Amino acid sequence: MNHLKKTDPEIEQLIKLESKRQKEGLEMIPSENYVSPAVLEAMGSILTNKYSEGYPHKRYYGGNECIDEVELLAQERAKKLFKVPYVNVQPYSGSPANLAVYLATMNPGDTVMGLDLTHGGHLTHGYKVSATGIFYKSFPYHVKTNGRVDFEEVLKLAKLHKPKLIWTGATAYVYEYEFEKFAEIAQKVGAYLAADVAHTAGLIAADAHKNPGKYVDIITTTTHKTLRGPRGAMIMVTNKGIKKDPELPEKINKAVFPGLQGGPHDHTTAAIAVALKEAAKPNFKKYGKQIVKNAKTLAKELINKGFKLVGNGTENHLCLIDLTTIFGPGGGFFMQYALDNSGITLNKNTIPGEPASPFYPSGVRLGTPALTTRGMKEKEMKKIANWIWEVAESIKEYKLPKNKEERIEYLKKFRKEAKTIKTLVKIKKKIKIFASKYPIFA
Ligand code: DSN
Repeated sequence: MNHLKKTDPEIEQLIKLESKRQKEGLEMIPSENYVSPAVLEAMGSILTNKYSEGYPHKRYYGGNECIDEVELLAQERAKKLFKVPYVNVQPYSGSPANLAVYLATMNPGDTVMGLDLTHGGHLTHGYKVSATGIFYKSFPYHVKTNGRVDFEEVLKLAKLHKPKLIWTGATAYVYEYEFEKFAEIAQKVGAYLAADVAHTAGLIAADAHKNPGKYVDIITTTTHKTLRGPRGAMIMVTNKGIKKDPELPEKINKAVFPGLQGGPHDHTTAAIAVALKEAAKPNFKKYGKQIVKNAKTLAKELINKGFKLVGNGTENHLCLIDLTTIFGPGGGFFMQYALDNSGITLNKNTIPGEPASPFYPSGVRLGTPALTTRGMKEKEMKKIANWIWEVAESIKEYKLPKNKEERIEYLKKFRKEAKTIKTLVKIKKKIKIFASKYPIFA
C-alpha cells in the first residue's frame, strides 16, 4: 500500500489496524469470510474505472469489449457451478438482488411471504421497515421453538393470502433449507418460489447442501459469504422458473438494470468470476464440507460445556446459542461484547420466541466459514468452544434490567467492568497467539 501510505496515511493506518484485527482474532460472524489474494487483486483492479450500463454486447457506452468478456465469464461459471440456465451477476449486493426479484415478479401492493426477521429471516424477505415490507403486503411465517420452519403455518398463510412470491432461505437458521416443502406449497397457490441462499451458497457449490434448482424458480445469493467472493450478489433463474414464466430471465435483467441499478461494478464482477472459478475446484468441495463438520463439532462442544442451542445442534455453518439459561432474557449483548473483548467476533441475535427484543436479543449467532478458510478443523473448534464457555462463566452475573430506563446506565457499567475482567484479558492474549498461527490467505 505504498501509494496510500503517501497520499492518505490515515486510511492506510486504519486498513493496517483492521488487518491486524482480522489476523489476531477469531472471526465467527457466520456471514463473513476471507477472500483469496486473487479475488482481492481483481477487486482492486482498474476495472473500477469503467462504466458499462446494459449487458454484454448490449451496452450504452463504448469501450466495453473487455468488460463484456469478464461478465460473460462470470455468467458461464455461475451457470455451471449452480447448474442453472440463467444468471445475472450485476446486483450490487444481496438486498438489491432481492428487491430486483420483487420488481421482476410483483406489482407494488402484491403479497409476499418470507421468514420473519426475528425468527431468522432477512430484512428483504418482507420485513416491515424494509422497502419490501413497505411497498408490498407481507405476511411473514415463523419457526417453531425447535427453530424449524412451521410448515403448517406456511401452508395456512399461503392459502389465505395467495402470495405472488414466497421466499425460502434465512440468515439465522440451523437446518438445511427445506426447498421441497416450500415447492409443494408454492405450487398449490401458484406463487413464485425464490430461494435466498446467501448464507449457504458455498455449501451448495461444495455439494455439502442440496442444490435448490429442482425446487425453486429463482435463486439469489450474495457472493461474499460461504462462497468466498467479493461483496456482490447474483440472481439465477432455474429451468423450473423458465417453465413457469419463460420471460423471467428478461424480467430479472430489466429489474436489475434499468429498474434498480445503474452501471455494474465491473471490478466486482471480475472478482465474482475469480471466486466462482475457485469454488469449482475440488478443494472447495473439501472446504465446504469442512465448514459443516466444524460447525457440528462446535455445536456439540458448546452443548457439552453447558450451552443451550436452538435446534440442539446444526446442519449447516452456524449455531444459535440460546442464552436465556445463563442470563435470562436479553443476554446477547453481554456475550457479544465480552467475546469481542476476548478476540472472538460474533453477533447478538434473536432466538425463536424471543423473550426480550430484537434490540436486546437473547442469543448469539456464530459460525465457522471464516475459521475454516484459515485451515481450522475439529480440534480447533473444541478449543474455541471452551473459550466461549469461559467467557460466559466470567460474566454470568450480569442481567439485563427489566426496567428499560435502567438499561443504558447498566450496559455502560458492564462495558467498563468487562474491560478489566481478568479471564477476558487472559483469553484475548491466548487467542492472539493462537489465531496468528492461521493464515488469512488460504
Ligand atoms: N448481514 C447478513 C448476515 O449477517 O446474515 C445478512 O444480510
